[in-house]
Amino acid sequence: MSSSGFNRIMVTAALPYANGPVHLGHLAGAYLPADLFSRFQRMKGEDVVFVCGSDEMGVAIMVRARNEGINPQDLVDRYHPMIVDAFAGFGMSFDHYGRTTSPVHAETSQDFFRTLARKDVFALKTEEQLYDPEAGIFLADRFVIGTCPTCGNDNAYGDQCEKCGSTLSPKELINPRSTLSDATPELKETTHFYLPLGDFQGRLDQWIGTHSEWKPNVLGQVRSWLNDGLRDRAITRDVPWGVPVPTDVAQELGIDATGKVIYVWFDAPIGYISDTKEWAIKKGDPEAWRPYWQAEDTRLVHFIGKDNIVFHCLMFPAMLMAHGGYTLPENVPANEFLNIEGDKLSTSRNWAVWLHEFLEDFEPDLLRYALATTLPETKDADFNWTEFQTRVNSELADVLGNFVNRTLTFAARFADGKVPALVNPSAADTAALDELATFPDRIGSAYDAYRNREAVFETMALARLGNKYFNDTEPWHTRKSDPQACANTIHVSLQICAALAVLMEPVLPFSAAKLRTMLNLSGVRSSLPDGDQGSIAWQDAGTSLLVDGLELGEPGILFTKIDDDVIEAQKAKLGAPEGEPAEESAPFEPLKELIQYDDFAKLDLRMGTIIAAEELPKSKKLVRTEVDLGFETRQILAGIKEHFAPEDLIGKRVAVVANLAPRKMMGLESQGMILMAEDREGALFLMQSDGENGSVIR
Ligand code: B3M
Ligand code: ZN
Repeated sequence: MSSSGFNRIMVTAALPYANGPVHLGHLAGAYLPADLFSRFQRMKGEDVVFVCGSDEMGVAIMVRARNEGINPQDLVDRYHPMIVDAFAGFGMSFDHYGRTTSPVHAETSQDFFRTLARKDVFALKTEEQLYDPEAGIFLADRFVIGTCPTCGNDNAYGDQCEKCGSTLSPKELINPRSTLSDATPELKETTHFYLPLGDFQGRLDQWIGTHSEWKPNVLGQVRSWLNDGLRDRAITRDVPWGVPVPTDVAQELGIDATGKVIYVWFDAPIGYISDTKEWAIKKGDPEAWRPYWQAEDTRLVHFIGKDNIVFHCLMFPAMLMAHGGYTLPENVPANEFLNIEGDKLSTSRNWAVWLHEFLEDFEPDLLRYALATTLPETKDADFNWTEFQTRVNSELADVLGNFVNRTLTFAARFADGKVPALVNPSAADTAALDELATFPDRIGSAYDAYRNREAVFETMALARLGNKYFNDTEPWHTRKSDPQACANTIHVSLQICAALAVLMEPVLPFSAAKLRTMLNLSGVRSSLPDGDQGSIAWQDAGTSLLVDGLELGEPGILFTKIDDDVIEAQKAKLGAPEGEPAEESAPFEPLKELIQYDDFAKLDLRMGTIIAAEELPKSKKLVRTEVDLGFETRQILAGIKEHFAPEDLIGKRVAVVANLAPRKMMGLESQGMILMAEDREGALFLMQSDGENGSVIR
């Protein structure tokens, strides 16, 4: 039993819809975090199974196939292999990557459905639904458009209005029309299976209550769903694409299931189980999937993006509870969204960076590193190409690459290309080795707690330690004045390189392998499934891994710098029309979930006047302001440098969040927040008013 009380780890990453290629938003949401976690845990010696697969069912697939004039199977047959290749190129270390059109998945999800039906978990409801008499099918979800009852948008979908964000059901649309035939739908009676989530409210509430350690963004969403009260959810559809509802159990209940399929959000999470079964079959032990899903000492972790929270934290757990015999997730570390160059990612406007295109131009490690440093772990984050260039040039090349290079060059020139012995170490030598010993824990505890940005920051801190130590001990001087001191520097620096060659593996697996070759370091436990079981595990990286006299390999360049023109070319690709027509104007941001008055009343909003404003020279975004609130003056930092000149801000009346906990940014305390209106193109406007300074806004 490991210290955490778990004996194995089951890792899942959200199943991407096979209706398009993978982009950076996907990677930042679920895939990179899941891969970092899995690779780290394997190196620590944990028993890990990491699965994923293509989500190939559902109306999203059907709609895309119709737009392209092909059938859904051909669509998923096109995108599934593309996704597989792109993930492989990025270094995703899945134990198995499946697809939900597989026979194992059909059987697994139907068995699951059958079990719940026989346990009398489902409710059945007969209702009139929209039906397309020309196409001969019921118009679920995106098969119907019409006028939004909330905002009047003429092109609202049957499940959602993208203009105002309201959740809709097809029957709520005014003047509905079929997207299949343009026919006016008729009402026709049909019967569906419902999962009565309300029946599970108590158990879900109690279970979520035991997980106060989950990320606040996840708990916030979950609690708000629970507060609203969980409602029945239809889990079958009358559409021609999906896992068929098992006819035997439907018959037992007196229902004609012809043409009915299981709703995609019911079958997709079961896909994780199907994928694990396929993994077990592949390794010749078909029952091996069971402990990973059914034993209580399994640590089950779902990596997802924030739009999938309700399904993984409430619906799927309710399904697992209803079935019985399954373990519940230990954590669901969902990430927020990744913007691109300050704007919402939009595939229809081609405002996205596609993984397969990225990999044509750059090494995967560069993206793994740059993304890992900007993961939207607690709030939406931004990927921009200039920052990508800085990460590569100033961190990977100048810090990590440079340290490795100078160490290996010195060893080649002044130590005969071998590891020199450490003799009479100085205080600096010992201090460096002592600090080195702390890194496996510093980096590892962050990975284990899903704090990937911190883990990667700490990884780079080890390279920084190396550079600082190298500079401080000045081997270019001691080489002549004190050759043993120079040899000691080379020895200690090489040990730091060796530790890096282990500890940078989760985030920079390709470069770590290169570095191990340069160091001639073998026996390191692999971070890949079924890889080398090597005797050197994560924790050992705190010790001196290279033996005296070891013959080193050839020094080489780990990272090459990226020129400005390369970055400009990448920026130019953004938003360029590619196949699909660009949208005329950006959509309005969807409305957030409802809050209660009490939630609103917690905000203390006040009027104020900006009396001073200056740019912070070291920051790209921040402006430092002083705001007079009548009863006191506050220092407030605002990320508005690109939008306002400081001199234009002085004297402006603004609305301020006055009870926001102070935050440090760039070493300065920000004591509140200035409210702004942001339009669809991302332009910012102040919220002015005549109320005196200190007036309460309510
Ligand atoms: N395919 C939705 C999405 O990509 C969905 C995830 C399924 S995870 C079981 O957002
Ligand atoms: Zn609307």
